[in-house]
Amino acid sequence: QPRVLSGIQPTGESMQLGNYLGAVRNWVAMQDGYDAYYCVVDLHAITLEPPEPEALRQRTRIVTAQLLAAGLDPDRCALFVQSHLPEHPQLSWVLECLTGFGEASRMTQFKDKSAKSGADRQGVGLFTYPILQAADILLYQADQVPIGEDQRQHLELTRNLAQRFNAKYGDTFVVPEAFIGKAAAKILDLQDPSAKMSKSRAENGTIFLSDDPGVITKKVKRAVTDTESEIRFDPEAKPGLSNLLAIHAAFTDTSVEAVEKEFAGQGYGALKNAVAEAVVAFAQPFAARTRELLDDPAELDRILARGAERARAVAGRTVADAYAKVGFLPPV
Ligand code: AQP
Repeated sequence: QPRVLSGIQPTGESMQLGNYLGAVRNWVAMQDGYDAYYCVVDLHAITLEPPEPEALRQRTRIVTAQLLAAGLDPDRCALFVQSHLPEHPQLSWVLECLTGFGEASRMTQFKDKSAKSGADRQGVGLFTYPILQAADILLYQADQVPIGEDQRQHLELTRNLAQRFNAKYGDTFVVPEAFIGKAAAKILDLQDPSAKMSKSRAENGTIFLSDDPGVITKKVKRAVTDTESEIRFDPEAKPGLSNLLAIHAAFTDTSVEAVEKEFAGQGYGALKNAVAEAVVAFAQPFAARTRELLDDPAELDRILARGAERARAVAGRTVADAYAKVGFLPPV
């Protein structure tokens, strides 16, 4: 079976709609037909403002519960926490030494995330994060990596690093492919459709899957659209409206063309009502299931321990192989 790996950061109080539609929904689907590894990447969650330690622990449990509520099944995938495996930073170091400074400087996410306070004020971890992400993927010899459009550049770096290592030291890593769904690969911020929806923006433009139905409805109704009244899928000219069509299509399992037809001739209000309803219909049972899972943290910890054990079996082999190829003296 081909192997799949992906990760999500335990940043914010909950996953947002874009995380689910752009990535996690595909993770759930790929449990069938793939040897699946999914990781809560907590090492990445301290690259911006590090959260309070207790908050980070709690967020890690929340994301884990949400992944299970979304449909991950610990019997059909390895679900684990990145910091439980020292293999991640171990491989990351070797890859850092193969990455050019200029190459790392070209990562647009670093530029975006450091834009506010300036690159000089950022921790080095934010700069090297894509290299740790490359290690996350290459450790598991993943064939496919289901991600949103925003991660495409990081995946390209991962591929380059795998090829560079293989060329220098001999075949070691599988060179992974990005798996990016079509319709919902980039869910936009409802208030600023020039930006992607993001946990860390945390304003009215982001729908958290933990939001109450009333809050979800309000956020959708206030979504920025345009001054026309024609329902038409046109991401260039009508990004806000096209985003709503994409969200509706994703939740009702239809195409944007079908949604466009269904709402043709109706006002934006009717579409917004339908989108709000579709999101709430998903989010309400999802939130209830998440709460149930969070009521039993010991069980969540057991699931993560099992996942880490499965992950370690693969990651340990990869690090041992890579370290031997680099020429580190093996421990006896
Ligand atoms: N708006 C989005 N549309 C589609 N996919 C998205 N993803 C994130 N935002 C969107 C995908 O979700 C997966 C997990 O993302 P992450 O939590 O690891 O990091 P991120 O991409 O930085 O997500 P956020 O929500 O924007 O978090 P913060 O604000 O903390 O940086 C990834 O596969 C990503 O592509």
